[in-house]
Amino acid sequence: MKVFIVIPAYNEAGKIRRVLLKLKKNSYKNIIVVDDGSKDCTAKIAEESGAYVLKHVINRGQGAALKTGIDYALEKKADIIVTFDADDQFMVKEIKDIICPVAKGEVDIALGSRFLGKAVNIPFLKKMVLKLGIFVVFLLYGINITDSQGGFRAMSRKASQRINLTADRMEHAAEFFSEIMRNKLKYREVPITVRYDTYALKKGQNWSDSFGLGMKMLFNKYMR
Ligand SMILES: Nc1nc2c(ncn2[C@@H]2O[C@H](COP(=O)(O)OP(=O)(O)O)[C@@H](O)[C@H]2O)c(=O)[nH]1
Ligand SMILES: [Mg+2]
Repeated sequence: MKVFIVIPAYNEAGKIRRVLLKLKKNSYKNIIVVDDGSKDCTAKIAEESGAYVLKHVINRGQGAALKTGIDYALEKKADIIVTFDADDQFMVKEIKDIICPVAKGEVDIALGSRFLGKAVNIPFLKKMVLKLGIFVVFLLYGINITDSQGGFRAMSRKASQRINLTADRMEHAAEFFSEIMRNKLKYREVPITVRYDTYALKKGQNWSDSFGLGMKMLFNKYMR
């Protein structure tokens, strides 16, 4: 089976080399980095590592980058597409666990859950807001999950073709759920580890970004 790893990346020069090296060591050959108008040398590092590097000229957001990467993987005849972060918060060794139910044909999409697995050093407020996100996703889509904003997933070719991402920025996380429901895709959560180090905490979404995202999702659904 042809597995493609899609990595959206924005200003990740500090970490992406390490992530790509780990992927190589674990024999993942088909890696697509979508550089989203980074101001640092993220794209150059990714090119040096031998990954396919797609570049947005301007910063369009994580959702748009994922769409670009997924479309390219489909064009390259991917059987399974894994979405993965560039900031070394996820474990490369857990990719095989997330692929497993999809490869066996048991589900169309496997969703990583840090709350079934481990969220190492997660700040209290971030944890609370993510837990609130679970409730928001249940309210909006009637889907019962334990982690609402993870970026670590594995999808079959069929699921990747059907999931239609239209939100350019972080709202795409919710779109995965609405698309799962709309297309009646089979899904399962898989325990994963997410590490919070100083780099991830400085660069990543803070609790207020995540809270704002939840409010925006509710607003979009009920007020428009
Ligand atoms: N392409 C692209 N990737 C982004 C953007 N913002 C964040 N990312 C990437 O998406 C992944 C997760 O983003 P991050 O900010 O760490 O989110 P968090 O881990 O949920 O706090 C990382 O690989 C980032 O480099 C963006 O605007 N465009
Ligand atoms: Mg992060």
